[in-house]
Amino acid sequence: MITLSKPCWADLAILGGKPAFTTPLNVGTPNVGDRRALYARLDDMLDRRWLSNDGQYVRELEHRIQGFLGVKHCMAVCNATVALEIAVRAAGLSGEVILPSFTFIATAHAVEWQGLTPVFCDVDPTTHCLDPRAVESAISPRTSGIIGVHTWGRPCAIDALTRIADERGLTLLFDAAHAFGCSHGQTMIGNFGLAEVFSFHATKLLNTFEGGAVATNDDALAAKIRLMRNFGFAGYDNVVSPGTNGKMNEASAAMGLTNLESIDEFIEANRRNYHAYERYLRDLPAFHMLPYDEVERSNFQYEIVELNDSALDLTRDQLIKILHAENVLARRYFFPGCHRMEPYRTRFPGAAALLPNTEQVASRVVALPTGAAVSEVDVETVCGILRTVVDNQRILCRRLSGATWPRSKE
Ligand code: T4K
Repeated sequence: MITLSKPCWADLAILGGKPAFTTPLNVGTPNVGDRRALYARLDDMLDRRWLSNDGQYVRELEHRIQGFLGVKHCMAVCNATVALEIAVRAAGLSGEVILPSFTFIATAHAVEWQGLTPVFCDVDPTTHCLDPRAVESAISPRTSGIIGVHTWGRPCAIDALTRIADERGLTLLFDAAHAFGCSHGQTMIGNFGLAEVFSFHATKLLNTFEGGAVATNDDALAAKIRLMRNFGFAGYDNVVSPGTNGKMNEASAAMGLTNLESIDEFIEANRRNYHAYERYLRDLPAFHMLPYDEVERSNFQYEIVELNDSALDLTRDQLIKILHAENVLARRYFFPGCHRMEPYRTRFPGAAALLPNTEQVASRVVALPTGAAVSEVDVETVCGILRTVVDNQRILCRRLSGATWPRSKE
């Protein structure tokens, strides 16, 4: 049973009613662990006057993550974008790298930034992850690697991609920005391919304010990444490889250690919200919630609904505007797809025709707010708005056609 926050369509904020939320309900409100533990670590850090450069907290965070993932090496980095760039470089990729267009722009930019060519490949419309058959047909003599993305924290087709990479002699990396705390079977994400990259950005399950990490079981790669993340320095005054400044600072590591201590609570809050959304939206055919496979470990970090055109007269973007007017800042990740953003749009003008599933998924997806800062009552309120919209869509279409929609961020 759901208590409708907007029992009447005329109460909707887009039509002049009061917004359901007085402050914005964001997708990606940061999870924050025990503040006292954080402040104690920050005090200790300031007392010791060691703020960056492979400090005690960075080492401790890396060690804890290795244990959590059951992986040999974890290298903390300043953010996942730089971590991807370093991983691509350290893995020796060259020429073309196959990756999905349906991903955050950082996946493509990390490849392009290294002077390589991203080759955009279509996704499976049911999982939103790379379609292995499309990957096989995108391989050319210039292909050196594949980057699979565990979109929304759901493992991509790891086994099929591993087989393809092995058979074709390609390097396989994973962008696991969304997948910290998730598993494939009984094995934690972080153990697959040559290396996997996590994001610890403020909006992620585990945040270090800004941050990321590379996980690998390959000793040689780990050694290279450690060098490259610190300008290639192997001791004082001795630079042995090209490198960049990818170091994580101590305040970020302190935040990471503190949040890692609360990770079970964060996942539990996401799981509770996922089940609440599922319960409230189950009987609305206009929305299809992407399911999580609860046999595997999951972080339930993204609540993703796909709109069913045949049961909804409003467009996805109209729905987003209705939600934004209510202060529900739902997002249309990853619209419009990397292939429609620069420099790729200009460079590959025909890409859209090769990516029909990407085009379709990018036009239908809505990411809804979740996280430890979003309560079950908040979820009920959001779903109440969605129900009112669906129940009154004909009249809403009439009332809103020609109306000036409020400006949204996008
Ligand atoms: N690969 C993939 C597949 C990724 O999704 C990402 C990042 C990366 C690689 C690269 O990781 P990093 O280099 O960032 O570590 C957000 C995040 O900024 C980005 O990290 C994330 N993916 C992406 C999916 O979402 P935007 O452009 O939506 O960010 P923004 O600033 O709009 O933040 C989202 C919402 O979160 C805001 O509307 C408000 C809320 N928010 C945000 C911050 C920073 C807060 O409430 N508090 C905050 O402190 O990209």
